[in-house]
Amino acid sequence: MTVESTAARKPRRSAGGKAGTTGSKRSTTGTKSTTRAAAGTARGTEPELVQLLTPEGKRVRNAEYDPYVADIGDEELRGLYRDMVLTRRFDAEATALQRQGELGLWPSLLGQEAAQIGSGRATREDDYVFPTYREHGMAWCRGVDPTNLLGMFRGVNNGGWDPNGNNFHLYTIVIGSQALHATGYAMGVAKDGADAAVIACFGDGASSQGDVAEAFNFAAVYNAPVVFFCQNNQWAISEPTEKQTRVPLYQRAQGYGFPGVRVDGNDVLACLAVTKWALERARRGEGPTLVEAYTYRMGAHTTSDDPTRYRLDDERVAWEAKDPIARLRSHLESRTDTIEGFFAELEEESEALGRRVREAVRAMPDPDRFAIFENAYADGHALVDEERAQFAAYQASFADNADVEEGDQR
Ligand SMILES: Cc1ncc(C[n+]2csc(CCOP(=O)(O)OP(=O)(O)O)c2C)c(N)n1
Ligand SMILES: [Mg+2]
Repeated sequence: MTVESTAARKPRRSAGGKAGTTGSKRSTTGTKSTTRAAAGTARGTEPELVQLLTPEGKRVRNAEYDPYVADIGDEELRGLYRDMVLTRRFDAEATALQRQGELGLWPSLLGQEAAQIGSGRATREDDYVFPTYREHGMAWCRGVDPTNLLGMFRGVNNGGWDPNGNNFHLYTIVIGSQALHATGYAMGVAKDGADAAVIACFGDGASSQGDVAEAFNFAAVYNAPVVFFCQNNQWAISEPTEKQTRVPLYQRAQGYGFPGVRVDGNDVLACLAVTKWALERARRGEGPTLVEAYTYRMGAHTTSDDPTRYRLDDERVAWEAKDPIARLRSHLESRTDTIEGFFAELEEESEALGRRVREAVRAMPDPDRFAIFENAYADGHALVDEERAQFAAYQASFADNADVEEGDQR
């Protein structure tokens, strides 16, 4: 028996619901997969993953996870498809805007739409998500306007949205740090006696960070209602996952005493089901879960990166055959033959979104040059004052900055 099932038997909070059943069921799967770990992570010998839609769009039955998507009918499937298409369209527009000099940098989510829309749509309004810098699909699900994601990448603000407005924290670039923020927040949720849950997003590369290890341990020991949602997109910039771990990532959870599961990250339905299961465990007081969404970063790490320098095109081509959007489209087409109008309308909606994003970015006002100094300390600081004065002198040295005088203390 693994420690995770012990935690499942002793819910620290009682928020209703039947504790333990799914948790202990998972622990059995977890134990079984230890054997699979011995096979290592060499490609081609990967362990099984939870899949509800094959790459060809065929629905696969799964007794354990089907109940979590029992409410997903034709309309909801179309909704998930729309979310993925619009997110991809927004992402493509942002990449184009960067190429045209309107943004300084853009981290594309191309290929990871299912992982993000599935997990994002599994959340409830009172749940809280702690993203990395690539969670554009999650942001979409949380109701953050996509244009707000772009201010930081244009260099005109330090974030762009109120985290508490949508329970979606600001993008976090310090790799893995948000796993600790999420765990601390989740511990607070538990202390409040609320039945909300928290998602900590991170990548395969982040799994090597001390912060993530510490978060796993704190979450386990304090039974925090947090879902560690790892998008294993196979790469951390130019480092492959083989350089991060000797065991499949989801199996790390066992060592900390909570369940881990690998889901097909290109299958939106499976990501929705598995994340819902994990969130419900958290709500019932059964503690953390590690979900490894096995997916692929189809584009560059960011617009500053050139993946042709370190990976073969064959790999991308192989993953293109598992494209999350094409997979759901095939499935939708197999369910009904009267859906062409839906695709055509969505195409128009996508183009309109692209135009809206482009116009909004171009209209973003430049920030006040001195505002950055105001946000460092609540009550000011002598060092910041000195730096502000230096910056003012520097600005005043430009001929077209006649409005800024040396010693300007704005
Ligand atoms: C603490 C820290 N170290 C290094 C970096 C530089 N860095 C930015 S992204 C990245 C790779 C992250 O890879 P992964 O966690 O797999 O996420 P992905 O970018 O693939 O979504 C690194 C090392 C950083 N931002 N923060
Ligand atoms: Mg990665």
